[in-house]
Amino acid sequence: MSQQQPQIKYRQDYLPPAYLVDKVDLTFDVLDDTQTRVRSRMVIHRNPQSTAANVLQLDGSATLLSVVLDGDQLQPGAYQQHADGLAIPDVPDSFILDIETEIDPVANTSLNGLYGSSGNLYTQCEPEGFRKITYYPDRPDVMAKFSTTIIADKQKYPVLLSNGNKVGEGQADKKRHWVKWVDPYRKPAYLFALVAGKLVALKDSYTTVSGRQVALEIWTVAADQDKVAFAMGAVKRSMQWDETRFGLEYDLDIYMIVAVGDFNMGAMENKGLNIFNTSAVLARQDTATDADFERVEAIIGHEYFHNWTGNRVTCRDWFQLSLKEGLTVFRDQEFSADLHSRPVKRIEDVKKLRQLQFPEDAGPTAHAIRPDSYIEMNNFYTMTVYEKGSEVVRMYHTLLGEEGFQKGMKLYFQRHDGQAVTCDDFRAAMADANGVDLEQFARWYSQAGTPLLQVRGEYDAVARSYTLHVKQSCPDTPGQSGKQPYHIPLAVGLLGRDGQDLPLQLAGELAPGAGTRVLHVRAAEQSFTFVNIGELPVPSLLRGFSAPVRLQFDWRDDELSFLMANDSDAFARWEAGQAYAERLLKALLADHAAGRTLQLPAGFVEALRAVLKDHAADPAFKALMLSLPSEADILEMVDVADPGHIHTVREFVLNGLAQALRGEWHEAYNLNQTQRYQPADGGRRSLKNLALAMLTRLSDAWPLEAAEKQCLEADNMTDQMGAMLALRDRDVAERENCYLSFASRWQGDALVMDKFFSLVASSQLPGVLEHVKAAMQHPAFTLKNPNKARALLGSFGRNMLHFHAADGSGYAFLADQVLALDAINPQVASRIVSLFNRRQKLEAQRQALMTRELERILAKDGLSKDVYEIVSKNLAA
Ligand code: B3K
Ligand code: ZN
Repeated sequence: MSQQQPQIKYRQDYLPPAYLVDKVDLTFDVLDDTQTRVRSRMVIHRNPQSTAANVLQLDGSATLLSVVLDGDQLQPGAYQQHADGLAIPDVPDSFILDIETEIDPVANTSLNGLYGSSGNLYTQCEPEGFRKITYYPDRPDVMAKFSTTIIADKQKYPVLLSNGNKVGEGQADKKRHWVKWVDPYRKPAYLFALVAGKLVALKDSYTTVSGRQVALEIWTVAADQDKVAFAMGAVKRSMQWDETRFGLEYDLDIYMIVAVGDFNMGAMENKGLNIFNTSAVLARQDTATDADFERVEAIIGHEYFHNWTGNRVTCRDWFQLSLKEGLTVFRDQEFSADLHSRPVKRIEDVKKLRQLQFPEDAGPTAHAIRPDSYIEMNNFYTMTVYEKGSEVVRMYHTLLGEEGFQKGMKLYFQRHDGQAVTCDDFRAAMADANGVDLEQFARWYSQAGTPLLQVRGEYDAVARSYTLHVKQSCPDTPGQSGKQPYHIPLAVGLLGRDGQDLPLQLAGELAPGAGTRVLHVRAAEQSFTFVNIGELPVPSLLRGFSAPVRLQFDWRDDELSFLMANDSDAFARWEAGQAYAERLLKALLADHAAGRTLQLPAGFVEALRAVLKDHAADPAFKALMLSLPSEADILEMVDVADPGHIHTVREFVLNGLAQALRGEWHEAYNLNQTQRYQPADGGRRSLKNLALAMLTRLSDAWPLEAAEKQCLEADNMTDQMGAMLALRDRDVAERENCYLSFASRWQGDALVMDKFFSLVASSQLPGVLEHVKAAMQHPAFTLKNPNKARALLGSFGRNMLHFHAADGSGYAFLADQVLALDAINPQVASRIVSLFNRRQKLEAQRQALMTRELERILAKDGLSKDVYEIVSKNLAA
C-alpha cells in the first residue's frame, strides 16, 4: 500500500455528539444532469449530555460553496476543512447554519449519496452517504426533523419525491417546477431519501387497524409498471401482519416504494420513501421464479417492518447495526413463516445461514454481531449482523416464548420510541419485561465464531433414565481467543421405538411435560437427565435449529433414517438427512483422496427412496429433504480441501442417486406436473424440477427432450429456469437450443438477463472462464450495474470447479475484475473480493495462487477502504 493506511474506528470510542440538529431544511436545485446545488439550513443546539469543546464537527466531502452562521458568511479561516469534513470552532450554544454544496450525481458511480441512473436521480444514504450530499453530523444518534424542497426541469424530472408528506408544489420558472416534502418524524440523516425523474406509479391504499387511510404508491419506469401488482399485495400483507402479530401500525399518510435498476443492495427503508432494487420489487410469473416472488415479499416486509424497528427506534452508532437488522430479519422471517410453510421457511433460512454465515464466522473477517471495530462500515452489512443477528433475536423468542417476547417488544418501544439506542438496551427490555437474567446471553453480541455443541447420550435401563451430556466450545477467531460459555437454548425430544415423542420429565420435576423441551445450556459442560424413560430412545437434538451452533452427536446410520422418517419436528427430519449426507460425503472424500473406489451405501439410498415415496408429504419439503449439502457446505465440513475433489464426490453421489432412484424420480416428475401456472403450486414445481435435473443425469434421451420442451413452452419462469438448470451442465444440443432461445427472447429484460449471466458463470462444463469473458462483452452486460456484476462475477466466484481451476486462471480473472470494479463501485468490489475469503481452507498450491492475486490487489494505488479492509484481513489471517 503506497497510500496512508485507512483508519480503524472502535466501538469503545463512542462519545455523544457535541451538537444536535433540531430541524433541517434542504433545497435541491437540480441545475442540469451533472450539477445539483444543495442548500441546507440547520437549527442547531448544544447537546447537554456532551462535555466536549464547543467545536461543531460536520461530516462531508461535497464541493463546499458557502458556510453561513446566524446570517454571517464564514471566511475559510473561520473553519477547518479536511478530507472527511469540516470543523467550526467557537460556535454558540444555539444557532442557525446555512451550507451550500454542489454535487454531480451522474459522475457518482458508487451509487452511494445522490446518483444518476438511466436519466433519473436517486439517493442511498445508509450508512454514510448523506455526507456526500452536504456537510452534516452524519451519525445515527443525531435525529432531526427534515423538510426537502426539490427544484428541477419539469420535462426531465416530472416526479419529485422525498420523505414524509407532500406539502406544496408549483412552478419555479418557465421550465422548472418545485415540490416540498415535510417529514414530521425525527430521523437520522441515513434515512433521508430523494428521487427525481420520469416515473409512473401504481397507486392503492390501506386502512390501518385504527382506521387511518394510507396512500400506497409503487414507482417504476414506465416499462416495468406491469410487474408491480404482486409487490403492492405484499405491502398490504406486511402492514396487516405487523398490526396483528406485533400490534404495530403505520404512522404516515403515505408509503412509497421506488424501484431502480442500479442499486447496491436489495432495498432501503428511508422513512416513507423506500428505494428498492428492481430485483426486489418486480415479479411477474413469466419473468420471476417462485423463489423471486418469495424474496420480493420478504424484502417488502423487511423494509416495511423497519419503520418501527430501525426508524422509530434507531441505532446509537453503527456498531449497533444488528439492533435493527437482526430484529428486522427475524420479523421478516416470521412474516414469511406465518404466511407460508413454517418448516420450509425455517429450513431455507438455516441453509442460507450455514452456506453463507458459517463460513464468514470461520474466516478472516469473522466478527461478532455487534462488531468492535471497522474500517469501512459498508463492509459490516454482513450475513453475521443480519442472519446470525436474527438467530440471536430468535433465541430470545425461544427462551421467553411468544408472549414473553412480545412483552419485551412492548417495553422496548415504551422506553425507546424516538431514540437511538444500543443492543444492550434491547436485551434489557427483554430481561426487564420478563424478570429474567440475560447477562450471560450478552456473549452472543460480543463473541464471534460458531459455537460447537458436542452431545453424548447415556441410557440407564435400571434407573429408567436417559442423560444428555453437553459440552460447548467456540473456536478462536481473528483478535478473539478463549471464548466464554454461551447461554444456549437447546430444544430436544426423545423418540421411542414407535417413532412417537416420549413425555419429558427432568430429574427433580414432579410430572412429565410435552415432547419438546428447551434446555438452558450455560456451562462449558453440563448434563441433563430425563427420568421415567422405559426404553432406549433416539434423541432429536436442536429442534427447529434452536441456536446458531454446530452440533455433534454420534447417531448410527439407521437412527438417522429413523429420525428422517419419524421426527415430529420437520426441521429435525431434514437435519437428520443432512447429517446423514454429511457423514457420507466426508467418508467419500477420504476414499477419493486415498484413491479407493467410491461406493454409495444402500442405507442412504433407501432413506431417500422413502422420502420420494411418501406421497402425503409437502412436495416443497420433500425437495429440501432430497437436496444434498452444497459444495460450499462441504468445504466447511473439512479442514483442508481440494475443491476439485469436493465437486467429484458430490457429483458421484448425485449420479448414483439419479440411477438408483430413477423410477421414483420419474414418478415424482410425472406426479408433480401442473397444468396452468398457479402461484400455490410452487412446491410441486420445485420437486418436479429437481426430479428433471436428476433424470437428465441418466443416459436417456427423453429427459433432455422434456427439459428442452419445458424450457421453450413453459408459461412461467420457475419452469423455464428449472429446465435451463437441468440442462446447464449437459453438453447437448438441447442445451444450446434453450440457451439461444432464452437469451434472444429475454435480451430486453435486465432482471431475466441476470439469471442468464448467472447460469453461464455457474456451469460445470469446460470453458466457463472463456464464456464468462465473452458474456462481459454482451450488450446487456455492464460492470457499472451491481446486479450484473453480482450475477456474472459473483456466480463465477462460487463456481467450485472453475473459480478454483488448478492453474489459478479463475483467481487471476476475478482479481482483475475486482480492480476494475473498485474504480467504479467499491461496495460491489469488496463483496466480490470476499469470495477469496476461504483461502485458508484450500490445499497449499491454490492458497499460494490466491495469495499472489490478493497481494497484487493490495499493491494497487488508490485502493478503496472497502477492498483494503477485506484483503488485508484475508492476508493477515
Ligand atoms: N438498511 C439497508 C441496508 C443498507 C446497506 C448499506 N450498505 C437495507 C436493509 O437492511 O433493509
Ligand atoms: Zn434491514
